[in-house]
Amino acid sequence: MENDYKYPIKAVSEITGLTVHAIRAWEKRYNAVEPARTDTNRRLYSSRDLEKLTLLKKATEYGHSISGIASLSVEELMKLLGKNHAFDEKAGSVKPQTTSNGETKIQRFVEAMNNYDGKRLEELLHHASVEYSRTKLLENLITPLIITIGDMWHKGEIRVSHEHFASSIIRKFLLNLLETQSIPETAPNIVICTPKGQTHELGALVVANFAANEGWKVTYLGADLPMEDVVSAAEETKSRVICFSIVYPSDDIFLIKEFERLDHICPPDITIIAGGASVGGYKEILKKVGAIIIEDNSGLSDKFKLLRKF
Ligand code: B12
Repeated sequence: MENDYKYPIKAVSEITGLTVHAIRAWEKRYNAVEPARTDTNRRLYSSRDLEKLTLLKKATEYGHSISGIASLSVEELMKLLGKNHAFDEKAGSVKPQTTSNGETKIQRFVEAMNNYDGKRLEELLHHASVEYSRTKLLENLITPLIITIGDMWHKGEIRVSHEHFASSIIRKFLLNLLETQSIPETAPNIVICTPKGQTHELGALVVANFAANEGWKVTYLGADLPMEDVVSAAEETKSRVICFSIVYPSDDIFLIKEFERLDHICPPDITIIAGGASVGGYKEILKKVGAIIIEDNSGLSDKFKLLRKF
């Protein structure tokens, strides 16, 4: 079972949620896993590799650096991750303020969500927005919070009603945050959305806030948009840039067709940017469209700042 080398890199990426690029980088730079090779030199991974990569991903999400943990065994990684309950770990990685009775901010959100206490959730978000800068709020609280809630749903620890309840409050909060950024009239315009078939929306909304924070006038369109509508919105708002968030799935042939259409209908002076966990799956077509592909999500504020100079 342990040496059942049968998973090609694309399947490993699908299952673990890591990009193909990250898997290769973790292998080359840190010897995280040692895949076998087929006769044609393609990588094949074992179940144990899958397990290790999944644990490594989780540990990096909790704030451990890959260089420090890549050499650990599956058992050592499990021990590292198992020290506390899942959301204590996640909260630890973002170093939230610990209250006198030891509760963390994220735990408080989870408690409020479990009680369907919308007022409390809004209150907690409001307090955090006063306490942190916008960048820190997005990076250190909102993103780990969404991931915690989503993961709890994926693991069956909460009902879909809890997840939808909390996600809709976070969505409302992020939309409101976007509207309350003071943007000068002369700011460049950007359209942000997820393309057709991509329903994970919160990443796009977080990215929209990063962009607005760096002085972009954002037209946020939401999720699941056909290309004609995106281009029409960009033309009407005189946007220089269209920004797509691609989270799941990573192999939608209809989305490839959508991008092919974009190639025909998008005016050449509009720059396309694409990012998100599954952007790697569409590289070929995105390159054809001339898109800027952003795979590394660190320092998103700086990236949007830099983009203004283009
Ligand atoms: C929350 C969540 C959900 C929510 C979505 C709520 C919503 N309205 O968006 C719910 C619970 C509904 C959901 C449902 C599903 N999900 Co889900 N979900 C997640 C979860 C936990 C977090 C995603 C998220 O919002 N993260 C927070 C945001 C801020 O992060 P993000 O989207 O990655 O965006 C960041 C970066 O990627 C980047 N970024 C994003 N876009 C862009 C764009 C640009 C230009 C740039 C520069 C950067 C950038 O910036 C952001 C900030 O850092 C992930 C697991 C995870 N740990 O990430 C799974 C995950 C994405 N989901 C997954 C799956 C499979 C599903 C389902 C298909 C499950 C099912 N069996 O039904 C469904 C169906 C969705 C569908 N119809 O397509 C898989 C995808 C697997 C894969 N390899 O592709 C994941 C990875 C979980 C897993 N490990 O299996 N999900």
